[in-house]
Amino acid sequence: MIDLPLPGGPDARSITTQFPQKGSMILQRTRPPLLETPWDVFDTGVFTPNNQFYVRWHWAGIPTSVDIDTFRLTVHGHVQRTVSLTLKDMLDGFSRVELAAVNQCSGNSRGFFAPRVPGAQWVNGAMGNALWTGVRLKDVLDRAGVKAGAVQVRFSGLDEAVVPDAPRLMKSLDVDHARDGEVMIAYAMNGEQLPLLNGFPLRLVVPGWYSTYWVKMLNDIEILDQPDTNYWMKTAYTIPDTPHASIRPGDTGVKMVPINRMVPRSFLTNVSPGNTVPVGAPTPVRGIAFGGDCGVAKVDISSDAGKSWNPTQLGKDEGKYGFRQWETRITLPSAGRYTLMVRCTNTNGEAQPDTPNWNPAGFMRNVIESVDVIAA
Ligand SMILES: Nc1nc2c(c(=O)[nH]1)N[C@H]1C(S)=C(S)[C@@H](COP(=O)(O)O)O[C@H]1N2
Ligand SMILES: [Mo]
Repeated sequence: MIDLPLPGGPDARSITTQFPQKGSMILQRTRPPLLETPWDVFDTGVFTPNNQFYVRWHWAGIPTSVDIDTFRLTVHGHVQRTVSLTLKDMLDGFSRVELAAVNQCSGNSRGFFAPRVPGAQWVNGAMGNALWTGVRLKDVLDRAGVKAGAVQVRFSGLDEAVVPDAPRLMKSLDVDHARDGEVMIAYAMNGEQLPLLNGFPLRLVVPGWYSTYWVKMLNDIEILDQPDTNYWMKTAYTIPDTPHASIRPGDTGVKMVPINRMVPRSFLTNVSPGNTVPVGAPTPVRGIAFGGDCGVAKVDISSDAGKSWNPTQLGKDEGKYGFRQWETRITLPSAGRYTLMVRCTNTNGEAQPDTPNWNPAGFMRNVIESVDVIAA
């Protein structure tokens, strides 16, 4: 077990090493598997190792193996010709692209919502950054020939619900987004095949958008000539159409829209709550940040609970959609308790807010993080 206190509990979680191709993970749920990345992993670099990359599935009918010879990705619907692609076609038949991008669950950090909301009680580890290798979705769509009048492109994978009437997971993007040349179908992650639990053999990568759209074990692409109204677009994964997707608990009659682009976040990775920091001496502090759907412009740090802010130095830019490391030194002048805070401003000029948002699904948390330390 590890300590993981949340407002209102629980206080601890199990660590598991029992899942295929996965190392030590925080066990949120067994079936379907919901595995969270332990926090110390984020201090080791900007790329999250595959064997500790978080895992989230909705239905428990997940194939335990995929036959690479019979696997096909089908593109059909409002197209000139239906195409059925083998894995060899995917590897050899299109130009290869590579992109670093953060995969973050819409509900990452949900456990901190107050009042509490139902759903997986993630702390901050339902996110990860990887170098994704694959092909442009646009190139695959062009092979089928999208017909005029196409509106959305719908994606689904090999996983199945365990009860007959449950809606299979299907997510859609607007046709222009799908064809923007950045959305990709990945067959590798950090230079290796995708782990089964992260979507082997193919997954969608939608840079800058929450990973509910990043359909795993992708085997079906359907071009629609009408907006998708399936459960996973119309009901699940919708947010209030308000600033920061925020409402007051109990508000009703709010217009809801499908969740979409991510917002900036930043974290300390080498200092944890309650740590002791030497008084009067420069102490190195570091962490990670990401801009959301654009790059990181700056990360500022405060050691007086947000009264004053100082810039930090940003590490190497591995691409605007990925994690960016930041570092600096802080000197805490006298003994006592200090609240450290970090704030990312993205290249669109959007900064993290100083008050938390709230919505009933626990989505899109990005309030400025604070960590209390003791100078002694
Ligand atoms: N086929 C399939 N793809 C899926 C899902 C799913 O249940 N089935 N869940 C989505 C959600 S909500 C998340 S948060 C991410 C998690 O990706 P990961 O398990 O690789 O971290 O997968 C997305 N893609
Ligand atoms: Mo998610």
